[in-house]
Amino acid sequence: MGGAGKILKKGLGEMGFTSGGGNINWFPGHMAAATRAINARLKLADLVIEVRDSRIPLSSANQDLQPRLSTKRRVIALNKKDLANPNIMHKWVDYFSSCKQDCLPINAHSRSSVQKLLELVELKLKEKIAKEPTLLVMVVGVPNVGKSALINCIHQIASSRFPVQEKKKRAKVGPLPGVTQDIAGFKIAQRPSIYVLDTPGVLVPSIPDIETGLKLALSGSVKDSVVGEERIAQYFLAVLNTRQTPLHWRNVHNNNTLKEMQNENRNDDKHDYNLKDLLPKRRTLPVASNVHYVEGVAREVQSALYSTLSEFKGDLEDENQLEILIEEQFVALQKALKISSKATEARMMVSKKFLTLFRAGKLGPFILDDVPNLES
Ligand SMILES: Nc1nc2c(ncn2[C@@H]2O[C@H](COP(=O)(O)OP(=O)(O)OP(=O)(O)O)[C@@H](O)[C@H]2O)c(=O)[nH]1
Ligand SMILES: [Mg+2]
Repeated sequence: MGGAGKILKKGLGEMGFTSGGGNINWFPGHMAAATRAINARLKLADLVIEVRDSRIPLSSANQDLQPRLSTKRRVIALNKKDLANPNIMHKWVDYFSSCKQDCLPINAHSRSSVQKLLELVELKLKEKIAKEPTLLVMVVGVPNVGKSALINCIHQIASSRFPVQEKKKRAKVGPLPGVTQDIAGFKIAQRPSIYVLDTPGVLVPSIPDIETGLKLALSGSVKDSVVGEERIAQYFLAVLNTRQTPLHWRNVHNNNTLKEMQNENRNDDKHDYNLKDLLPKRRTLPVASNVHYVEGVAREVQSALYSTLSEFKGDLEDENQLEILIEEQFVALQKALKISSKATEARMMVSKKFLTLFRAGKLGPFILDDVPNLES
């Protein structure tokens, strides 16, 4: 970590270069009404699954809902665990367990993972299941953390257990925040009847600090246009550099450089007369699949960030010097992402593509929040 400590104390979000763009309105109009509706239903809920993003286990908590949630039977589902660093995940599980809070890292797209969550829910509802004819489980959380995806998986598991009339009913899932606009119920068991409620993602009216907001934006809980893609990308670069993460991408960089050299050599060989040149050339296959293409681009990006950071002679603790590095990295990323320097929106395009790679997990797994030190 080296020099990252001081800057992180100040807060990367509060630094000059991430502050352009005026005031940020985190709270779209519909969220106030949705929050009221959620609060009203919470009174009736027998259990709450609070979905958070594994990459930001604390920043993705809606602080205004916490007082009520902490009085309910609650399970925190740390979703999108496939995008979170598994080496740190267990520390978060220990952290929540030391707070006496049930928590489970999950992947809403994985049936076995959601099955484990259901087992925990059933265990916590054991007494109620034996007594009550109808139970209500609510799924709440900030936007885009995967509440609806989780509901669909729960519903799918339930329909394989017992015939649900509304088998075809599915919650709408989408990559942008704000997909679910209304509360909707899904029946997942008979005798007792258990209903799971999907709810719209809600943020707090004022996010306590800009860095929490930037982490939410980076993870996709806030519309990009609210904060601005460039500002989010700058913030992410600041995080990567102060953590010195790109230095772990040395092998990627070396492999890339090796491939480039081999390509150059192959081109050089062409100057020699070769019998093979007379034979009809076997058509080189287009990129095998989109996946390979994206992975290739991700490697280029990692390599560009490795070389810019490893060649950087400045002081990462100095805000102005960090800014200079980030500017150099924007140029290197533009090249790596093959965006024409003439493009008028080049910086915006770089930011968008860079964020897409991060959000798809192509730059590796991350956890952006730091585990609180319980002793202090
Ligand atoms: N990688 C990964 N993606 C996931 C996971 N769960 C959900 N997603 C994706 O995350 C995006 C948001 O999922 P939704 O289920 O619509 O999220 P939501 O919390 O209901 O969002 P709102 O309705 O806007 O509040 C979609 O693109 C999902 O496919 C997961 O465990 N891993
Ligand atoms: Mg939803």
